[in-house]
Amino acid sequence: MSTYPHVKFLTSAAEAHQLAPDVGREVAFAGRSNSGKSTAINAVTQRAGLARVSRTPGRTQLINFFELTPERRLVDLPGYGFAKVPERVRIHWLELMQHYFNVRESLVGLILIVDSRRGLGEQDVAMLEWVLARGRRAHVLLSKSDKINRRDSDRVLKETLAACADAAVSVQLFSAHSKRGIETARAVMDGWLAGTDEAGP
Ligand SMILES: Nc1nc2c(ncn2[C@@H]2O[C@H](COP(=O)(O)OP(=O)(O)O)[C@@H](O)[C@H]2O)c(=O)[nH]1
Ligand SMILES: [Mg+2]
Repeated sequence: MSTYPHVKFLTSAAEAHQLAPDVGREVAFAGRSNSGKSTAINAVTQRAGLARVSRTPGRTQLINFFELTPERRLVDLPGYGFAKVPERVRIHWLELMQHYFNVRESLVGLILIVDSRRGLGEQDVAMLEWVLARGRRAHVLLSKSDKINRRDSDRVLKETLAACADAAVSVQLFSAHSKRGIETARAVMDGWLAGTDEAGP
């Protein structure tokens, strides 16, 4: 059974004025297209079809809101880094993200999905900077860790920890396929949503 028995899709926003009401607490998930973001949301919520897993990444530029309870939400932010996206779509993405991070009072933390084979990229770092500048927390999931060996996973974890030397950022290895780190990720998210740490409003 899902840890969030009442989790359901709430709404999608293509434009700034379409965001869900800014009440309670929410945790946002961000990452490059194809980093495993939808798969991670499904794994953490134990809902196979909640966020769709895509074979044609980069098409959707929507912010998707999922409701856990009436005042607790998960937010699936549109992916980035997809080479074939037209310039106007890229600019729209940037404006929508900046708006979201600037106005969102209910945002308590960001879960950033980074493919463990790629490591942190420029846009990943920009996402981290946006949330940290707002005094929020961040947690990096080094995803698809089943695809790399022990030595490479040790190395990417060490490098990412070194690059994220900020007390508000934590990092872990994660694999939805091998189920590595799902409990840890869920505990971080639950802690933020419950308000048992110092982060958030
Ligand atoms: N091996 C492996 N593949 C994964 C894992 N998580 C996601 N994937 C695959 O990566 C691709 C992109 O996943 P998706 O969740 O749609 O990525 P998104 O674009 O970031 O939402 C899909 O083919 C997934 O099956 C994982 O933990 N291990
Ligand atoms: Mg996705």
